[in-house]
Amino acid sequence: MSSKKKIDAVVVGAGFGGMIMLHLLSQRGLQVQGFERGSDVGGTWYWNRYPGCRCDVESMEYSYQFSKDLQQQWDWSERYSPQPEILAYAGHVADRFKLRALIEFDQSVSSAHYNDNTQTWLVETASGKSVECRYLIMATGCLSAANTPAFPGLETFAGEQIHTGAWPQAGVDFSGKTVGIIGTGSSAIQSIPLIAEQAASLTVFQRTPNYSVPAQNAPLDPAFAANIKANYADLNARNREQPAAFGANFPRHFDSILAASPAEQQARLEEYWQHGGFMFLAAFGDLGQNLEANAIAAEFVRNKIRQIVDDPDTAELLCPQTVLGCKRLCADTGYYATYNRDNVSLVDVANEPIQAITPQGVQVGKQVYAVDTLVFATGFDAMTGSLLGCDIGGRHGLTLQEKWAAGPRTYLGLMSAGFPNFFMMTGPGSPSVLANMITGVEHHAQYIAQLIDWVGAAGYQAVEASQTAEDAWVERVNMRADATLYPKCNSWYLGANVPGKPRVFMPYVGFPDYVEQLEGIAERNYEGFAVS
Ligand code: N01
Repeated sequence: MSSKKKIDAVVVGAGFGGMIMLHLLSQRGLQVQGFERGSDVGGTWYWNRYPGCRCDVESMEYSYQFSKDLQQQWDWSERYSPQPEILAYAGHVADRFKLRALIEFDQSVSSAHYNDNTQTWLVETASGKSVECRYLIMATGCLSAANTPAFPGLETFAGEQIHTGAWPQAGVDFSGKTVGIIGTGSSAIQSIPLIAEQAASLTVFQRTPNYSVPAQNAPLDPAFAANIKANYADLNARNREQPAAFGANFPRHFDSILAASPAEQQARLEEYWQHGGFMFLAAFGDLGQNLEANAIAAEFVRNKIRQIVDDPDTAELLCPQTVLGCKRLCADTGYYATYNRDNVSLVDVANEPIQAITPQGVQVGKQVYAVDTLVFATGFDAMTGSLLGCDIGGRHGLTLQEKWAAGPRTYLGLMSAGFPNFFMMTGPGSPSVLANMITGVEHHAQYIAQLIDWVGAAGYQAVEASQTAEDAWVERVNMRADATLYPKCNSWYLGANVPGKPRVFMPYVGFPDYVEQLEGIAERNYEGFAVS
C-alpha cells in the first residue's frame, strides 16, 4: 500500500474500541482500514502483560454486548479475568468477525491532516504508508501512552528496565533477581505480590500510597455464569443504569454513612470489603461526595492495612491519607500481606524523591538501591497522550496540540470543533475511564456509526462539533466533576501525574446521564453538530 488510496474511513487502534468500530462500519459496506501499532489486536490487553494483570470489572460484565451468540458461546474462568484470557477473547472476536483482514498491524499512525478543499483526511504511518479517507476515528485508548518519568541517568542503567504498560511478549524471569519497582498504582499493586514470589528481593519505591481493597478473585461459579447467560440482556440493561455501567448484581446503597451508628458503619463496610472490588465505594451513598463520609471509609481501609501488615512503620507508610476513591481505587490479591515477606522492602520517596537512576539502580538521597531489574509502574499520559502523540491537523491547519494547549476541549468526548469528520472513542469529556470501558466503546461505536449514517443519508460531506456546543459541554463536564470529590487529589484523571500537563478533569461523571444526553441530542437531529 505504498501508493495513496482513498477510502471511507480509517480506524486507528485495534483494541476493543477499534474492533467494534471496524465491525460496524464494514457491516454498513463502508471501505474501512484499521491501523494498529502492535502486532495483534487487544489494545491495553496486548501491551499490559505484567504478572497479575487482570481486569477490575467482573468477567461477566466485561464483554461485548452486540452479539448474543458471542456472549452465550464465550466462557470466562475467573470472577476477574486475567490478561491472557481477555487477550484470547479479543483474538476470538477478531477471527469470528473477520476483522484481521481490515487491519494493518505494526503500523503506528504518525500524522493525520484534514484537507479543507477535498474534505478528506490524509493519514500517514511512521513507516511511510498513507491513505486518504473521509472519516478518521481514533480508537487509541485512554491508557496507552506509557509514562516513564524523565529521571536523570535513566539511560545509564546497566540492568533491564521494563514498563508495565509495554511488557515484553516473551515475559520476564525474575528468578534470583534483585528487583526494584517504581510506583504503587493499580499496575504495581497487581504485579508486586507475584514479582515478590519469584525474585530474590523486591524493593518498592512509593511516592503516594494508594487505597486497595481485596478483589476476592476466585474461579467463576458455573451456575452463577449460567444464570447470567440466561438473563444477559437484563443484566446489561441494569448495568447501563449504574453510574459506571457495571455492578448491578450487588446492591448499591444510597443512604448516608453519617446517619449510621459506628457499629452499622463497620458492619456494612466489612460486608463490602468481603465482597471485594470497586463496589466497596457503593457501601453508602455519600462516600464519593462528602469529605466527612469519605473519611470514615478511608479510616476503615487504613485499619485493615494496619491489621494485615506486621511491621507498624511499614503499615503506616502504606496508609493513604488522601481522599478514598479520588484516585482510582485498586483491587488486589494479597498486596498488603506481601510486605510481610522477608524479601520485600518499601522505600518512601515522597519526602526524599528519586534523584537519579544510576548504572547500578535507584538513587534516593545519597543512597543507591542496587537492582538487576527495574520495573516502571509509573502509569500513563492518560486520555490525551495517545491523541496528542500523533500530529493531527484540522481545518485551516489548526493542530490538536495547539487547540488543546490549555487542556482537552471536546463535544461529548467524541469530536472537537475545527476537526471535521474526526472522531475520538472514549475521548476526554466522555465517561471513558470512569465507566466499564467495553460498554463505553460499544456505545461510542454505535453512536459514531449512526451519526455517519445520518450524515450520508442527508447528503452531507462533513460533520463537526459546533464551538458553542463544545463550550457548553466542557462546562457541563466540569460542573459534574465539581459535584464530586474527584478534583480533590492529584490524579491522572486531572493530568496531575505528568509534569507540565494542564490540570483539567477529563472524564465525564455518570454513564446513565451521558447516554441520556447523547440520545436526546440524536433525537434533536444531532443538535450541536454542524454539517457541510
Ligand atoms: O498507573 P498510576 P498504573 N517518582 O498512574 C508513581 C488502569 N489499570 O499503571 O501517585 C515516584 O495509577 C505514582 O506516584 P504518585 C487503572 O485505571 C487498571 O498503576 O503520582 N513515583 C503512582 O504510584 C489505573 O488507575 C487495571 O505520587 C512516581 C504510580 O507511579 C490506571 O490504569 C490494572 C513517579 C503510577 O500509578 C493506571 O494505573 C492496571 C516519580 N517520578 C491499571 N511518577 C485493572 O483493570 C509516577 N510515580 C485492575
